[in-house]
Amino acid sequence: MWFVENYDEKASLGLKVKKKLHEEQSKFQKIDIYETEFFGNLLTLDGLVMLTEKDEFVYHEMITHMPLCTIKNPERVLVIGGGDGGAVREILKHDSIKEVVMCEIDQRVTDLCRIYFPTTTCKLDDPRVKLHFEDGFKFMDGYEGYFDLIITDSSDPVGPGVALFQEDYYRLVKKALKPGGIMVSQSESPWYFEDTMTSMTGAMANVFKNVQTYIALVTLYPSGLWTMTAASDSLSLYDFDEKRSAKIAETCKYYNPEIHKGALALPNFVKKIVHNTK
Ligand code: SPD
Repeated sequence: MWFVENYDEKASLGLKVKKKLHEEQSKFQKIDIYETEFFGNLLTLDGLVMLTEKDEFVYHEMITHMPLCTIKNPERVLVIGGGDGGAVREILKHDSIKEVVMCEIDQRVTDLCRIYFPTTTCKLDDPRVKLHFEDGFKFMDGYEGYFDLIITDSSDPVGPGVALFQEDYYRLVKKALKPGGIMVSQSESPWYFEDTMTSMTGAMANVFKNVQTYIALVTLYPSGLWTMTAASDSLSLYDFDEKRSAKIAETCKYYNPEIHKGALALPNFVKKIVHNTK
């Protein structure tokens, strides 16, 4: 048996599956969990790969440590989405963290990940973590000047995720950030989501002074060439704390100071797609 994700009828990814572990239609999306032959357990939402046990570290290390090693003394972080807990696990590796708020729209994702993905949910009960299950867009409106970092760990811009790729959302993010804060969003693949990348980085550039797209090689996402985009009025990912980055790297399987620098180097065709300010 094979799990197959189709990329717009252009290409597809196949993963050999041992068995299906769970299947349900939640209030928001179709949730499927499989045991694969090679990648451990696999979570898909509306038929799209979100993570496997074997490769999730790449995405979660890169969406957290790039911005966290750039902030001087990160204390308060908001994760919008991220119901599998992988981003929260990585954030808590930083000693300065006092509070991590996670707002996931679909509680079923977290409940099921607690059963099938114990290595990503392992830090969700840490006393510094506050979990909310509601619409991230509305939730964030309640905050002003509070977070050092806001991470949008969303699914793709279909279904419940669409609003998280638009300018109104980035304006709310800016309001909820401290003046010297930074945001990061997963920003899709330049091979299959060129228009999304152009529109979302353009929308960020309308709201923030610095917009920086960077690359993470996520094997099981479309094309494997995945991007994340940071935006801030004052911080630049180039100005990161190399010492802290090296210390965090001791706990990582992908991220390290060389990767931090290299991830910011964009191929020419990607430079043409995004609104990078630096
Ligand atoms: N095409 C897949 C994009 C998914 C990005 N988010 C994944 C969530 C992992 N925490």
